[in-house]
Amino acid sequence: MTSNQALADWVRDVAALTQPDRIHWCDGSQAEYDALIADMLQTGTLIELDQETRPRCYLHRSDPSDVARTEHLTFVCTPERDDAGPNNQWMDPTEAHAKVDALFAGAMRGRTLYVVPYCMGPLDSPLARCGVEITDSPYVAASMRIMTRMGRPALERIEREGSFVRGLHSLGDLDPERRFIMHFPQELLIKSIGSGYGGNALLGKKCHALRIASYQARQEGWLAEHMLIMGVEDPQGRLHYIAAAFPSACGKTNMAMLIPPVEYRGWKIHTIGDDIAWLHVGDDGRLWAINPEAGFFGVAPGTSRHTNANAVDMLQHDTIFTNVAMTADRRPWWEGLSDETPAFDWQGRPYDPANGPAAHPNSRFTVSAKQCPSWSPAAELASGVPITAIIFGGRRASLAPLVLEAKSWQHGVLMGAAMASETTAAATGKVGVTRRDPMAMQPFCGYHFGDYWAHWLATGARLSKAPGIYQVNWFRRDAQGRFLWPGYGENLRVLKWIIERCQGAVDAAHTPVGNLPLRGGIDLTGLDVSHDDMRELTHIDPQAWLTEMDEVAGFLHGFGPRVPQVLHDERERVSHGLRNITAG
Ligand code: OXD
Ligand code: MN
Repeated sequence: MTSNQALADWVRDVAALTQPDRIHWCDGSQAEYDALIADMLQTGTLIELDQETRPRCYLHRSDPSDVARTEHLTFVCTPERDDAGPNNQWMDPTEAHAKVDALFAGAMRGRTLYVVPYCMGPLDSPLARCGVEITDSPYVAASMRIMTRMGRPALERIEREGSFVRGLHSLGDLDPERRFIMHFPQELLIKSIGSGYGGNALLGKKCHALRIASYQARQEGWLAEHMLIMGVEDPQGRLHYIAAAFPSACGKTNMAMLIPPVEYRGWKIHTIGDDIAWLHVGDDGRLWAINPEAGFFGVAPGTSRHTNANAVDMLQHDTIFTNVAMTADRRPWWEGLSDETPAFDWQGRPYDPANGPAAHPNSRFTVSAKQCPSWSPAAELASGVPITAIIFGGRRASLAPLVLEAKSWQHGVLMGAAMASETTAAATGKVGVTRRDPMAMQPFCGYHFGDYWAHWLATGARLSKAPGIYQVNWFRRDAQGRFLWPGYGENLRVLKWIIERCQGAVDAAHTPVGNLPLRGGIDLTGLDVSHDDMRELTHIDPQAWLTEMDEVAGFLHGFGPRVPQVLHDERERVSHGLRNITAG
């Protein structure tokens, strides 16, 4: 089936262990996809949605215990515990292999083993990397065709290059007690069992493109980040690309395909990616980005014509929905989409509000990126796109202003390292708790955060034309809990300021925590945001920030001696500046 001996041997060994009834090598063809869908419709893994209004759209209902990433069951297995860092759960590789291999033994009996070759990034890009996922889930195989460049061309690249990341996945028995997502960065290997949920099972995404890739990126001198990539084109045709990191379910998908407000006629958004960016230092000293993915695995609830019309348009056909609700006439439905009342909830029960939301809060759509009206062919460029600005964002009700500019690359790295956000339904656990989520990579960095920050600093030192670094917060509230900023398309006003700053076109107010827009700096034409709200959004409370910086100091120290001294110094510089203000 392949001329790559290592791959052929691995498939043979896995089959001997897992005992599938059949082996299928995925070629990525339409006929193969259609057959996978037909098979899943027959077994009930997929439910057909109304084919008149939603051609080739299907609904998958997962096991109710398997609806989100399970961070407490996710491990980074390096020989030295310290290499995984306090930011990861660690297990000794020998122990981890023994533990999961026992669960994989015989796990595919009665099932088909799919060999899924895939490429993360444009097939002809030197920045792209390949992998092979072995899975016993047709839902995973079909989803990988949407989310990656999957099939024969990827296999051909693997055969040419020889190297690939190996990912072994089985649904197992879906028992959370026997669920593990194990990463072996030194072996470029992933073993995931007991879950069919995207973030745990589509191994090209979080497991390969973030955890394994971040490790590989450090060795090879690039960055693998939890970032969207978008181009912002102004009416003069000037195009700037932005990479923005936000924690899961904080609006990356909406921002990546933002629709300019009516006052911004002539502005255009170019969507490159909504979740992951691989960033390389170019020969020109600029930072270049590719989106390793080819599709979107987005959060459905809250997506509507008002919040993200591009997404609503792209979801009208050829989409797999997971754990959304359904109307009586078999259309997909979720909270926020419309005023309709669905007939069935995400578990297929007749809808009863007493059972909670109709769609699971982490219900998803899986769709090809090319279906997005704002998708840009630049996503296929082998070179990637040059980045003008990097944005770190979080969901914070208080403290963090609408936008803040870092004073230098080092300061930007501190900003990223100090990021905090309220937790969401994308991972199991309590929702709405503020936790530190450095660079939005807390669940995804495959090695010690101290080494990761050092790598960020080293990367900055190689950039002669480094992007500006910014922090944004679309989620600021007043004492009554009201959002101060309208968000969504209006966020373009903030992006405009960021781009103007990168071009040196506007001044800013300087504070120790970063530079803020001057009064009138953010264009509010046609927008109903009061002067008081705008003031609240664009000023900082030095006392509260001093407390924040004390917490950041404690947080950084928690990572021990691997944290670069530069970061401690930078934090001290900020605190010192704040103390001068509060004392004065
Ligand atoms: C995702 C996540 O699915 O971050 O993108 O959980
Ligand atoms: Mn994500």
